[in-house]
Amino acid sequence: MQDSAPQTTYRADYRPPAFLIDTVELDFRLDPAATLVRARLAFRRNGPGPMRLDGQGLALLEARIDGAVLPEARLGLGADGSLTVADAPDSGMLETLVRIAPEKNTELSGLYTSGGNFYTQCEAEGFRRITFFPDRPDVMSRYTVTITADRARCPVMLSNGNPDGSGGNEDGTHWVRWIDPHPKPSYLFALVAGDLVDVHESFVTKSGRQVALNIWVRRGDEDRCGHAMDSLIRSMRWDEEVFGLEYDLDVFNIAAVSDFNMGAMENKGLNVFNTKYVLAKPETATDGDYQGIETVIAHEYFHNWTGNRVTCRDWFQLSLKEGLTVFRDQEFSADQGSRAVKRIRDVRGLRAAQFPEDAGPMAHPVRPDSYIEIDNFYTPTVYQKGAEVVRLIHTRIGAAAFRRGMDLYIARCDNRAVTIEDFVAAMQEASGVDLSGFMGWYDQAGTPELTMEDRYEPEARRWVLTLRQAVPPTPGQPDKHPVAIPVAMGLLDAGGAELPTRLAGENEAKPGTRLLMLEAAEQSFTFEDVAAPPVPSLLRGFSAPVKLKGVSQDRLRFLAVHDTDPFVRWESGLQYATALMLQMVAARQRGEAPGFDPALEEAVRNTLRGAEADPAFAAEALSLPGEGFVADQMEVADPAAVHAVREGLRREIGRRCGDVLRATYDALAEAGEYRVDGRSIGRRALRNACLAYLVAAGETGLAEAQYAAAGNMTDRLAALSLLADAEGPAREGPLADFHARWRGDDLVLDKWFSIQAMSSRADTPAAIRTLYAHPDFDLRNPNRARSLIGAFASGNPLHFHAEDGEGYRFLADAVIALDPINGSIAARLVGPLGQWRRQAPGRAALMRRELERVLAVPKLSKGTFEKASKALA
Ligand code: 0A1
Ligand code: ZN
Repeated sequence: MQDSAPQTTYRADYRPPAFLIDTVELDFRLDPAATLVRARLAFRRNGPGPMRLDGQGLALLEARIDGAVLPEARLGLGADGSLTVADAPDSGMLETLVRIAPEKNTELSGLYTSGGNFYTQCEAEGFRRITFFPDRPDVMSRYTVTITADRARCPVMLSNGNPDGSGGNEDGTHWVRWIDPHPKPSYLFALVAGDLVDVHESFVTKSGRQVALNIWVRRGDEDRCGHAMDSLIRSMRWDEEVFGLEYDLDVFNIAAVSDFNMGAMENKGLNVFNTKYVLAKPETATDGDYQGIETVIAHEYFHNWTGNRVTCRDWFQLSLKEGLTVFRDQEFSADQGSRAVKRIRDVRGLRAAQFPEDAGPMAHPVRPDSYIEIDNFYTPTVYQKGAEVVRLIHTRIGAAAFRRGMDLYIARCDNRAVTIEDFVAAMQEASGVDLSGFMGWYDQAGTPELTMEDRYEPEARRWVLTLRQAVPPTPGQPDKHPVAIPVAMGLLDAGGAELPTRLAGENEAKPGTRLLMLEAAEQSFTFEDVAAPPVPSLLRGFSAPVKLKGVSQDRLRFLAVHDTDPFVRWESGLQYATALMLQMVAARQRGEAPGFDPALEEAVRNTLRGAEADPAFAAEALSLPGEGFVADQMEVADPAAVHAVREGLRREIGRRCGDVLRATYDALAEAGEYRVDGRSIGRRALRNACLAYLVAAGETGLAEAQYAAAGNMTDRLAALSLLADAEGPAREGPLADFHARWRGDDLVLDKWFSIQAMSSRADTPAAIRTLYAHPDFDLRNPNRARSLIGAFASGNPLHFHAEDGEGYRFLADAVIALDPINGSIAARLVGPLGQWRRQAPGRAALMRRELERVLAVPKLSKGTFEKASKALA
């Protein structure tokens, strides 16, 4: 247990900082065991209160104001590591000298070493682990950074902004200076130093600025940076074209590091990336990896305006930068390939991660009201739901008004730390549309449920649609009010043709999709001149992140074939299959045979017939709802039954449709050069979807052959993941081969761990323990920890929820071992134990027991404490 319960921070308690810092001069003498950091802060009073500087684990060697040494009596060192200076003048120069030990920093927050090089991570509160500072985003300063280090150890030394001189010293060290002309909050500070090589390009902005682009990697990785560089250049061009936003420094540096807590970080002019989101070549990276790189490169680049130039007043406003930037990277990716397939994948991701979060113990609004550890709020809700809320506004006011709103937002808020109200106000002013109904999306947790009912009046030739909404209660928010829900919709006739629509009160019918605004708890919409009962297609493009209820199975089957909107076609198939699987699970629980719906065979054949037109879409349409998604629809989840039903369905589809699946598989065999473009990716996805059904029906040999012959990681891994569920040599041979081939490549070896962690074989619980003890397993490396522990707990519901509780025990053991090393990753991994309320009583009790065991650990990190205690509350 904690010695004392950690403090909660409340949004309502926000006060402006007592002091601002206009300029910062930082002087680093890098040494892994003892780095010296000298800081000169030009401070100025801004409001009432003492001069309090955040700090954590810093050894203070010296402190002066305006040159005069501060006596100890004026320095208060807090238990949390902070420093209070008594009787500070209203302005002046504060100078401190501190010592830190980067090589001992296993949390990977602040300044740390990885592979002998130095890297920083400051968001959200890591800067205080480097020097004393008011470490909050509403203190924006201009930084000058000088770095000195051993020349042989650190030939490359980088920081934010533009380079401003370098030189040698007689003692074998050298120095460089960087100046960032743009004011920024401390969380955007970065330093990278070490033995790195760069892949470089140049870019000319639309107004003619020459920008040097560099990607810094470890020697030997230079041949894997092409896709990242290409994605960066496309992102820079896209932001100019779509939002008129141009890069604002002479250099843009990206450094890749293999020990990193998250995906990447948007530090001004010096992005630091997890190697996973930079390095790729066809032999080592899957199509999914390529797409991940494109997305994350774009995301971090787009932060330069949405996050860096315009930043957040406080961490409660995190979605101001994250929701908006995810929206921007989604739009970028949609413009690079198939918009419909991108939307389908994003919605899949939202439902897999955000919907469960919104229904669980950590449910929080897009703009939270309180936190214990801010690191715990880099969540699917803040990111993905936040992006959906920006999309709601975009849908409501249209692309042109949205662009005007962005222009206004940036013009007004440039170089300022602002709030979500500032963003919404700009959108409202630019569009002239009252957006107050959208604020509930920011401040209420929980996924709204939308129900539909309709009635046709033949004499009046009128069709009436009634929509109702309800936002479920969530922790701390028992009562909710209605929000503004844009419902994009259309009507089809019995033959599947799109009907023009005229709402009561309108003069003319409109063709195609139209937008209904549901703003109250219940609203009816009357459509005139409707000749016969129509089939409504609702929530086209997933126009709002809600759960739509009340669409009949008959209509779903019809829409899955006929709707003009590809999203609704996919969605209807998914919902149809989900309802079917739920019935099958119920039958199984009653001890009955689950049966098989011939409509599924029909759907698979139909999809494969039209697959050539858009193979990526066909691959999406072919994949059955995931086990987690189906279990999420049940009052009490039954992971084993869901798994059995899904596997049974896959086998049955594989058997019944073997002829067409095999024909498609053969027809899509790789011909010619390997390419990573949308169409080629789609063809591989479809081919591997066919392979999965064929293997489910017993054709293991096909996967063995594909594994052996594969010329790229996508096909090799698709085959291996199927073989990981097989018996005997079909499994052991390829797994051993994969390990032998790739044991020197961390990113590929992560895949080897994940595949085994997600296997449905009966011996997986034991295998997990063996893998945990494997010489290649390393708890200190976040990617490796996630590849085994995270993949198992989140990607293997069957075994994680094993009746004997062994899966839960494994997770708790791992979290307890990891917490003192890296509390932030431990806190992330503990999450799945929080879903106990949705499990049967026996398993729920076992999950609770493990949460209690975690909570009983002395000196638990704040983050893990927050997750585990809220899960039990
Ligand atoms: N702002 C980054 C995400 C990020 C957040 C926290 C980190 O360390 C604890 C690192 C990165 C992004 O949105 O990409
Ligand atoms: Zn971000």
